[in-house]
Amino acid sequence: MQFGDIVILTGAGISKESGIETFRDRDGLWSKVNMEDVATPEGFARDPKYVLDFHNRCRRDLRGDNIRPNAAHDALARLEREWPGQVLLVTQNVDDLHDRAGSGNLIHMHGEMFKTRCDACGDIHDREDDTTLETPCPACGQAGGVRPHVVWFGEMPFQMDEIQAAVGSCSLFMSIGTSGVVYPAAGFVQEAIFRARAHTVELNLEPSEGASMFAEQHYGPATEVVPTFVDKLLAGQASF
Ligand code: BV8
Repeated sequence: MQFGDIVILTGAGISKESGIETFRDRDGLWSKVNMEDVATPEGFARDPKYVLDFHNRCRRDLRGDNIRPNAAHDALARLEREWPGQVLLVTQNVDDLHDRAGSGNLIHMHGEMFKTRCDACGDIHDREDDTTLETPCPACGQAGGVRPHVVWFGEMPFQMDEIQAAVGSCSLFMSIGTSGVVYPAAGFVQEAIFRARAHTVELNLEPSEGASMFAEQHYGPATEVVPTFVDKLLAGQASF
């Protein structure tokens, strides 16, 4: 088996067993909140207070006592530590569970709930407490322009050049806990196949929108299928 570089894409499903709801499952976030109202620039322009309050609630929920990395997050951090090649973890998630599990080579392509940025000066800063329209930017001091450092629909995800370079040269592309509905993330598997001729593996609770594109699939809860697959990889038993 070759020890090539690995790119891993994760979505909300990897955090589900940590107590964080997904977006498109039956009881998911988009069944309770209108996506256009809280995850688009138009929604923010229409009612910035509503959007700031929504993100304040999300931030408080993510700091709940029982919200912590699970066995799947831990397995990916172990893979990064022990794999002889490069491991790049690209997450669509805005929670910090991969960070807390110890993943270091990590890109939050849709931003981070625990950061806000200033539309006036562009400063990006850590954010634990609530944000209001009166919250001043810690860098320039201006109020009224501090927004969640989260990628909304119609906005360009972060570090796309870095992601596409890695996807285009990896030996193994793994997709974990994502419905494969949101682009450009949902298109990475095709780039891995056609640009890198990579082996592709989907690890999910159930087949995603893009399931048929993957050479290998393992279905079940992330806390079961991810550690099992990582153990196989590190034991040299995965073939690609
Ligand atoms: C962009 C905000 C370009 C952050 C989010 C028509 C066709 C194709 C594309 C488009 C189109 N119209 C518009 C687009 C583009 C659009 C898009 O893809 N729309 C979709 C809905 C059709 N994309 C964008 O706008 C992106 N930007 O394209 O910019 C551009 C070009 C030039 C100039 C400027 C811009 C921006 C996308 C990011 C939007 N932000 N959220 C936040 O609040 O979190 S989207 C939201 O969806 C989250 O970010 C989330 O990460 C993302 C993906 O969702 P998933 O993570 O997959 O979660 P989901 O609930 O869907 O699925 C969970 C999965 O887990 C399921 O499969 C489930 O079975 C599984 N699961 C559940 N439990 C478990 C489990 N698996 C394992 N174990 C378990 N226990």
